[in-house]
Amino acid sequence: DYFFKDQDGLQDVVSLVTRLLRNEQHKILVVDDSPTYCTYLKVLLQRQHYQVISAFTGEEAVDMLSRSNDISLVLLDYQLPGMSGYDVIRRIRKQFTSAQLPVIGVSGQMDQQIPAQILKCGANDFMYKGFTVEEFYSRINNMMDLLISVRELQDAAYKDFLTGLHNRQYFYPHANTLIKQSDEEHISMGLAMMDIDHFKNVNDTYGHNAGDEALKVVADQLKEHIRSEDLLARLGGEEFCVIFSDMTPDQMRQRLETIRQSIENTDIPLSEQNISVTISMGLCIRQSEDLETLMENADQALYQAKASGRNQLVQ
Ligand code: GH3
Ligand code: MG
Ligand code: MG
Ligand code: MG
Repeated sequence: DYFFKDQDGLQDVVSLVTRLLRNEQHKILVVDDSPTYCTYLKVLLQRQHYQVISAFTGEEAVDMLSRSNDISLVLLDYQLPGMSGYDVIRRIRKQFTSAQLPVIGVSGQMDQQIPAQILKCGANDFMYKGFTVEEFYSRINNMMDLLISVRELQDAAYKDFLTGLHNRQYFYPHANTLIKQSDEEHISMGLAMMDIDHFKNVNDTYGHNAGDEALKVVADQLKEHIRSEDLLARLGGEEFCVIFSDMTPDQMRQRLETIRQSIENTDIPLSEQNISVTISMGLCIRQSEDLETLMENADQALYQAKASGRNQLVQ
């Protein structure tokens, strides 16, 4: 009752609840050879609604990290039997950057050399075990705020703002990874370039906002008909690209034909009337080409689709 008479108090409650709900999404790995201390840290973290798992040795921690990809933060005791805290951090840094997986080192020994050594090995932060609960929560929460900001920035950097599809910055490195995988595991692969027909007319006739609406509708159709394991991106303007993996050429052609028809048959609602657009597509089935050649070949096929009257797939 006290809170709700006071706007600042209400704001405090809202931000606390928001933080606790956010914390529930994050798993923290506590590594300490003392079961008592492990339990103590676990209780503190659970009070802030974090999910907590624990390991009593460095080996166990490294093993857990190699098997799970849903750990947000590691709290690591520096003095461990067997593998040392330093070695654990070095191992973690081979697999994850400090932005991907923050590590906070903890030491029970008041030795002044330890913090610098732990930080130089790649820990993001450090605290002595004599910390107050307030210091502990502040360091954890600050680290989580930073981690989340970095993730949001990364998401934004790889996403096309208008359509929500991946952008070309995301596309190129991931396309090259798929090509490598396809070679190593002998997985079939095909790349299609897709381009909206006479899109300049849409902008010229109905305005730029209508053009943007059309781009969103086309992107939604692509999302709906392309599997999440395939790589789909807006490369720029009204040009999209998809890489299919582990499908036969027939399946790829069928999938693209379904997309072509669905776009042709989907209304783009404008304030005055509905319109529709069509897209042309060029497909290249990969033999052993590199990414650049694949894209050039698909572009050639797309050019032919345009020259042969548009609204069609050419391979
Ligand atoms: P074609 O059938 O040969 O592909 O003709 P086209 O008119 O689609 O091709 P052209 O490359 O001449 O025009 C592409 C147009 O796309 C020009 C540009 O103004 C428009 N465009 C590019 N990006 C955007 C965008 O983000 N929003 C809108 N509304 N228009 C865009
Ligand atoms: Mg210890
Ligand atoms: Mg076009
Ligand atoms: Mg174009």
